[in-house]
Amino acid sequence: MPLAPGDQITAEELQLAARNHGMPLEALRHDVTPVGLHYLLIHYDIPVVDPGTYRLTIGDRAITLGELRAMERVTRPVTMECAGNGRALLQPRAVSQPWLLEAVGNAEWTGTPLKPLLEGVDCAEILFTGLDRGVEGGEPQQYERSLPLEVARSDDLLLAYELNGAPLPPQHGFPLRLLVPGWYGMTSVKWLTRISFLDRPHTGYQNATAYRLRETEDDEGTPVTRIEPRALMAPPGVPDFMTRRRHADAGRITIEGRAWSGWADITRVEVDTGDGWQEARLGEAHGWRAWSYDWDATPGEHVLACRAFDASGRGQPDVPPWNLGGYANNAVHRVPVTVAGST
Ligand SMILES: Nc1nc2c(c(=O)[nH]1)N[C@H]1C(S)=C(S)[C@@H](COP(=O)(O)O)O[C@H]1N2
Ligand SMILES: [Mo]
Repeated sequence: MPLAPGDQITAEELQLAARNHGMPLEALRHDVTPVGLHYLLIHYDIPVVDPGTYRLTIGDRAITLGELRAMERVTRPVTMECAGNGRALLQPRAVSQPWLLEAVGNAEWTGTPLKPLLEGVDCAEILFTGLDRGVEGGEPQQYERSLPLEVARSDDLLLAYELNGAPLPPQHGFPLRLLVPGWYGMTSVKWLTRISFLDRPHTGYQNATAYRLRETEDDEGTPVTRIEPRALMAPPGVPDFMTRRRHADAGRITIEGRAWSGWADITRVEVDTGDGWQEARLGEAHGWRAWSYDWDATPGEHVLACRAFDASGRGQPDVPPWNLGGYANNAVHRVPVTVAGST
């Protein structure tokens, strides 16, 4: 994707991008994202944790991994997406992890439901604290985020200890992470060490300063919560090595991709190959939902587009919704393709 002149990625953004990799979009062809292809976002350093001495503190209880594993065990396919996905496509863009569109993955997470562990708890918010520490916005901190009690008590939240049938790898939160299906990724705190009960809303950095939709620095803004609908396509044809522009041969091409939303089920996906929006075929949902569309590609230059709609009535805008932090940009995915063949 070309950057406009004067909009070059800085060395610091490159440093972040080299650590926090995305999911190559051809991996949209996998129903379940293989572990090494799932995107990664780590604010500070990846902690090294000894599972033998590890304890999760919940209020005044300390629980071992063995105890957690002995509790009810469930596996769920969950699409996770970083709130900053699409950030580098905004103008002007926030200087942070410069995602294009690849900060997503759909994995099978296994763990124990959080709800039974919150039985009898009465408070305003639940705070989830990770083991990792760093400095952000000038503030030393441990990575932590809170959720209102009623959200933390939803049936689908997990304390996850496995990813795609194997123990969590270090980079995804070993030995235990919170998993909040439907919410942008920052909510799913990795290397979870403590769950605390708060009488009033948490005012820590990751809730009060980061992850808010705001227009200006003085604007209090609104919190980033659930994942906006999005459809992405597996880029058709083959790429040019340097520019990644797509090249395909004329004839029938089945365009495929996945769609998801954290607000409601996906109800419709549309594709535009140059003559207006047409309805795509939908597959079964497994976390995200597969879709496909048959395109009779003719020689020449084309721009393919796709967009999703969900049962809450949400869709995707043509123009990215701008905000200071570069969050929740779910603008329509467009892929230029050069089709070879004689006209
Ligand atoms: N403790 C901790 N949890 C964290 C983070 C982090 O830096 N530290 N990053 C968050 C963000 S911003 C995202 S998008 C997801 C990424 O999860 P993944 O790397 O497993 O895909 O983890 C979230 N949980
Ligand atoms: Mo993120």
